Parts: sequence; structure tokens; C-alpha cells
Amino acid sequence: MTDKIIFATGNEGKMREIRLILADLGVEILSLKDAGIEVEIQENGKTFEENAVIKAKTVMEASGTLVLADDSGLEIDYLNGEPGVYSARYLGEDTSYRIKNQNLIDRLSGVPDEKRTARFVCVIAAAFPDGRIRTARGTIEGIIGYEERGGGGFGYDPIFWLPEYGCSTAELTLEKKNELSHRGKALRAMKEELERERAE
Ligand code: ITT
Repeated sequence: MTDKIIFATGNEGKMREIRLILADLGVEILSLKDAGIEVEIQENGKTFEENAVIKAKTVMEASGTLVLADDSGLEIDYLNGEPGVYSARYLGEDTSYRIKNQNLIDRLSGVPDEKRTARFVCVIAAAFPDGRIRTARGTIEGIIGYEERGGGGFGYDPIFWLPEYGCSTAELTLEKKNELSHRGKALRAMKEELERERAE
């Protein structure tokens, strides 16, 4: 394996979590910005898997190095899985999460706890310079809260409530969120895959 991996994301919240999870891999992790890569990524897949692979492949082809990418989102059962793969684009890419989160709370107005079930999904894709592709998926189950809680995390974290912990994912430390989260699970599975490849 190379001594450098590019992580194809422009999302700084993701990048903070990713850097911590991959810290012990012994490989330098570069963001798109660190690597100075500016490419147009056509995120037009219908699934998290398709979009993660599109991101990883596009950047691998531009850089020639091993590239990882993350496609993730929030699925709310009462809303038939919305916002799903459109999580970043929900109500518009530039709309603040204060507004997106309040809108989702409003759409669930009057809906009882047992029907507020939701999950975060994360798919990590690896695109190797020889053309091989690997993916790994992770999820975390929760319910949509009644108000925003907490200042940590990013995106929809303030409304993603974990009943068994009595807090939102925005109220967890970075370490605890990584231990429990969709991204932590998917990325640890991918890390094992990369370590196996390295051992071969
Ligand atoms: P990149 O494509 O550059 O990685 P992005 O933010 O556009 O960044 P996605 O298309 O994968 O990434 O959208 C994921 C969205 O899902 C993200 O912007 C958040 O709104 C939401 N999301 C994913 N993981 C989350 C998490 O751990 N906590 C809160 N919201 C999350």
C-alpha cells in the first residue's frame, strides 16, 4: 500500500472524524484541499454505494493514488427514507442546517417517538490505482428529536437522538461519536481491508 491516501471529501466535519479513526494506520491522510485537487465530481448515483464509488474513482483518476471517499446521509422512516442520498442537498446545498433541521422537526410534528425512527448511513469506497474498488457500509439507529441539541458534530447531528444514551450525536465527544457512528463502523471495516491488503 502507498504511504499516502487522499480522502475525497470537502466536508470538514467528516474529515475531523476520519483523521481520528485513521490516525493509527501509519499513512498520511490528505484531504482534497491538502492534495490541491480540484475536480468536478458528478454525484448522480441513486445509492450511497454508487456515489461513494463515483467520488473515489473520479479523484483516483485525477491523482493516480489510492483514494477513499465517504457518501453518507440520514434516512427518516416516517418520510420514506428522506433525505437519504440527498441529505447534503436537502432544501438546497447552501441552506443552513439550522433551517434543514427545523424543517425536519416540523415535518414530524405530532409524530410519536415510536414512529420517529431514523438512521445515519455511511458507505466508504476505496479506489486503487490498479482499478480495484472496495466498499464498506455502516449504520447507526436513532430517532429524530423534538429540538436541536448539542454543539458538536455537524449536519443533522443536533436532531439525531440516541435514546439509550439520552443525548443527540451532537452531544457526544468526537471519540464517542466515532465509536458508535455509521462512519466509525464503515471506516474501521475499510481500515481492516486496507491492513489485509498491506499484509499480502
Ligand atoms: P463530500 O461529498 O465532499 O464528502 P458532502 O457533505 O457533500 O461532502 P455527502 O454527499 O455524503 O457529503 O452528504 C452527506 C450529508 O449527510 C452531510 O452533508 C450531512 O448533512 C449528512 N450527514 C452524514 N453524516 C453525518 C453525520 O455523521 N452527522 C450529521 N450529518 C451527517
